[in-house]
Amino acid sequence: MLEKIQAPADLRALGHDQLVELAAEIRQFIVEAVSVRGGHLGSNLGAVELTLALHRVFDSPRDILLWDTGHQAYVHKIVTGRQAGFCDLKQAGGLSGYPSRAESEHDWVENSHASTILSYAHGVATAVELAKTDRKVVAVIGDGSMTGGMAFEGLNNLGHSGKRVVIVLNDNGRSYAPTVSKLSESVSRIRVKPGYVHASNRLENLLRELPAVGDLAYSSLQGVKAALRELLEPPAFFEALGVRYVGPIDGHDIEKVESALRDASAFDGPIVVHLLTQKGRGYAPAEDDDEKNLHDAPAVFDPLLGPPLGWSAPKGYTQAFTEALCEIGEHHPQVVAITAAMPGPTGLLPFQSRFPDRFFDVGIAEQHAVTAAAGMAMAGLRPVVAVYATFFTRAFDQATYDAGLHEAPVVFCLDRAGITGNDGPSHHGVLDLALCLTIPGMTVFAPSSAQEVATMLHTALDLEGPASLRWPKGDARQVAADQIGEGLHARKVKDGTDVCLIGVGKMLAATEDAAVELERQGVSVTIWDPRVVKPLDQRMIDDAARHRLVVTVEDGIRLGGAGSHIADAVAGLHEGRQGPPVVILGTPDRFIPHGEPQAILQQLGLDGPGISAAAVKALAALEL
Ligand SMILES: Cc1ncc(C[n+]2csc(CCOP(=O)(O)OP(=O)(O)O)c2C)c(N)n1
Repeated sequence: MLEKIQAPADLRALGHDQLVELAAEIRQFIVEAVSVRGGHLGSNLGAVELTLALHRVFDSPRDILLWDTGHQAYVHKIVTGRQAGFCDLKQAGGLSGYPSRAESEHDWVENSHASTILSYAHGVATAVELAKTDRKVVAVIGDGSMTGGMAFEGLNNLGHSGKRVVIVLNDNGRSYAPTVSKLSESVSRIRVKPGYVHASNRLENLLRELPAVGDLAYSSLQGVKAALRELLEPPAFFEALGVRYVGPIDGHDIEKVESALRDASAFDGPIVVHLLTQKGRGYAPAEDDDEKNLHDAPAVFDPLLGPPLGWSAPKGYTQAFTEALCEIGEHHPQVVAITAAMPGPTGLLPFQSRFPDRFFDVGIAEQHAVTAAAGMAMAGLRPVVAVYATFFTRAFDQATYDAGLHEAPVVFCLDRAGITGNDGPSHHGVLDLALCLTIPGMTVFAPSSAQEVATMLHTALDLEGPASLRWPKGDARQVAADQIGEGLHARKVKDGTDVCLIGVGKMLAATEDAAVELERQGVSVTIWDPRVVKPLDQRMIDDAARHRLVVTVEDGIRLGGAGSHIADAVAGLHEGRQGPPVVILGTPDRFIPHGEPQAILQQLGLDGPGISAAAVKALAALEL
């Protein structure tokens, strides 16, 4: 049946039994695709029925379907003519793991940072209203994404402005870990007691039948409504903001979902349709198994067995961080750890189980995480905020003015820095270095080995002000004790005379590859591992300045990044001398699509051959 579904209109011709059969086929299709290419398994399996219902009730692309985060849009892609692309899901040049405007006119938003969709919906609905068209605007948001501050801002403004938006709350009780929020807790009570749902339906019917005549009837109606609100907190929450609430509804019952969506589409204002769904639904290895369904599954697993146990355990730099933080935690009771809904991927789970009172998951709320950490630091704690480098950008203001301005000793541990790969433009961690460098007083570390993570974390926690450490996903280089630096010093890796290569963090390895090629061509090379990008070690700068050419290499944006900072120091004009030219290698001034990290780095000239070629070219230009 799936092959016959080439466009949303094909869904509208199906009867209920056929839809149920189609949902099962779609699940099998997703499991098979993800087992080969990797991807967000649980979230998509939980969104099958709601997506089918959405495409039957609304007429996309005329009506506008918007997906928060976008990791749950596989079914949407499948029914909008993109089945064939799933064989290349998340591969370079292949189907994106998120909505993509280049792929389809059914896709609008491709930023995969969470909690934005109600704001987009507000904007789109405003334009639709001004254009005086009757296009419907629908925003799908998960309970995890509802914990983000932007979602509350959007909801507040939607309620205030009365914009006509259908909000589908896809509530599976989980984010990357069980969702942390009071709203979610009250919903959980509803989940465990289905009686609540029936009671609410009965009460709603009763209310509808009450004759609304006279003051007495009106006030008793309000009384019953208040009782209903106490019974079900989510309605009270939404309705207090001016947003109508419908639900909760079984999000796997297509008929019920469809009927609720049809009613909601006729409502003239913002309305939440609250669907209870199950992450991993219909796939036994993933249902109710947090490890198997919460994360982005690995490529290559047996569809019958599901992803192997332990696949998501942190490795490389993340593992080094986990071990270092747990060890530090034993001796320093003031050290606390904060995550924004990602305890597993950032490596904090062992710290959480060892020191549950000193671990805080604040939900998908990076901004709050940072300011809360600043508050903790002001009051004597030593907070470590562990987030992905790409999500740190959201809290840049807080890191600058709440932590930075107050010289609060918060340590930011930025995982998945650099080119991360198959999650695409909004997941590459290429801005953090440039951003951190602009925060006055921030010390910026970039470890080049697993062993440096522990050393730097100790140093960072001894500082008086904020600090950041950033490391990439995956394997870390393991080094002997004599290759670990100390304090805020840079480390000289190799001494030469012609060209000085400075490799930031993981890129140190690529500069070493480049040095082999350059020396083969008769160029004598010095290599420095800066370790600390701010403040720079003057010894390294003075040494670099004696070469004919300096080449800096980083896996972050080259405009305003580590290289610019080093070049400024090497130029030395403020000290009254003129340093050698500096070639700055980093990521370009454009968004980088998804692909395999090493292949992307190679394309960008950020590997051994690319670096040596850039150095040779610059040397040739100097000789002219
Ligand atoms: C700002 C931001 N922080 C963290 C993430 C990482 N992340 C991706 S999906 C996800 C969980 C989302 O949960 P929910 O909205 O409930 O959707 P579900 O996967 O449960 O369907 C998280 C934390 C993100 N995308 N954006």
